[in-house]
Amino acid sequence: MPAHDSPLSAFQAADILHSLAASIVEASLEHFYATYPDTRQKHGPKGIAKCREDCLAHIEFLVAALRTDTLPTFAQYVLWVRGLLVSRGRSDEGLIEMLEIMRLQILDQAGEAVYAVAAPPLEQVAAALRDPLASHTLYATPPAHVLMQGYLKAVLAGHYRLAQQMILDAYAGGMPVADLYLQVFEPALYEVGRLWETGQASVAQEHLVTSTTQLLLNILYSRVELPAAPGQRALVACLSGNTHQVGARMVSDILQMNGYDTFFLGADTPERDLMSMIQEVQPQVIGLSATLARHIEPVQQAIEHIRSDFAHYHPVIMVGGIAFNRVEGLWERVGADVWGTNAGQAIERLMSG
Ligand code: B12
Repeated sequence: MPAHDSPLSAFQAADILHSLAASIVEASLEHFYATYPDTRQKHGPKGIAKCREDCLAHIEFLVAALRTDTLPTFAQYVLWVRGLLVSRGRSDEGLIEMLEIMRLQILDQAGEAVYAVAAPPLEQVAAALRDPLASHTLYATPPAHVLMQGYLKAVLAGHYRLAQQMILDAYAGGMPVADLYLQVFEPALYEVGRLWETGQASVAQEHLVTSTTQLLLNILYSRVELPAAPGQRALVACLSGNTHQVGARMVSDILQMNGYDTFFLGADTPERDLMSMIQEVQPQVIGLSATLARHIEPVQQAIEHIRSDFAHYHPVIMVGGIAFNRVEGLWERVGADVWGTNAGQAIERLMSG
């Protein structure tokens, strides 16, 4: 029964937890297997021993977090454990359930005074496990090409959570959003395009990678602290007949991250409506995208109209997309001012010129 009921320092509580670790773990295992008898069978002696080892590690990480007054390190540790499980294709339900049982056993075995000290990191863990965006800081951020391959593999295998976690971990590990866009998502989409072209991926798989990527663009973008836009406006669009909007979206997002207020019109924009919005917004920069050869003529016509319809307004017109990347000098022939093989290069040229 609990022997310690007067207020304790974190250090004292940690010492008590450390000394009771073995009995808390045994009671937790007993509780867990009594609740899930099939799992005892499934785990067998080897699995039970592994589970005991893991539970002891949970307690020791909790003790270390209390002793060093670094409570969030415990949540980081648990997220790391979850990452290991998920990346091996295993469910994290057992981990979540076991932590809840251990919380009850700490209260029961160590008493209220210890529990009062241990509760905050345990609550942080519960909150982190409920937050679909929580991720641990990776101890080793992989190089972009490795991340790209892992990301694509995870998406194609249907492991959305793993894919999301890889991206958020890389972001938390310091990889800039623009690098994730251009060095992970863009090559992953090119690769799934290549797989489709060579009969190794279905249309549905290409759609899966595209829609997952768009979801992650939204999640990442929502985490970026956008700089104030000092009155600079940029409008980016794909014209009628062009449904490839991810590249143009990246251009728009990166412009916004560089201090522009952006108007991203997305795919399939009729030229007439583009012109009305240009008239209304008078952006300093207009970006038009072309992916297929047949997207080039509408871009050229729109540029001609922008140049001829507005007498006192001279925006910088940027073009890009793989249709321009294939033919040298095509961007100049359609009358654009700036082009780049990717969003980063184009925006660098825009800002330096
Ligand atoms: C996803 C995808 C689709 C999706 C698009 C969904 C969406 N919401 O965007 C859907 C399913 C609609 C689609 C349809 C088609 N697609 Co498609 N598609 C792709 C795929 C796999 C990825 C495109 C992508 O998002 N790339 C990633 C982005 C980030 O790269 P990006 O577009 O190049 O953009 C970068 C730069 O080019 C630049 N950039 C882009 N726009 C702009 C604009 C400005 C202003 C600037 C400065 C820079 C810039 O910056 C971006 C970031 O760095 C590509 C493969 C590939 N290689 O791109 C095929 C691909 C482009 N499609 C192809 C084809 C054939 C088609 C279809 C004709 C298929 C069909 N039979 O229906 C249709 C045509 C649709 C249409 N009318 O436009 C072929 C084109 C081949 C060719 N010879 O031209 C490709 C190359 C696939 C392949 N390998 O065969 N597609």
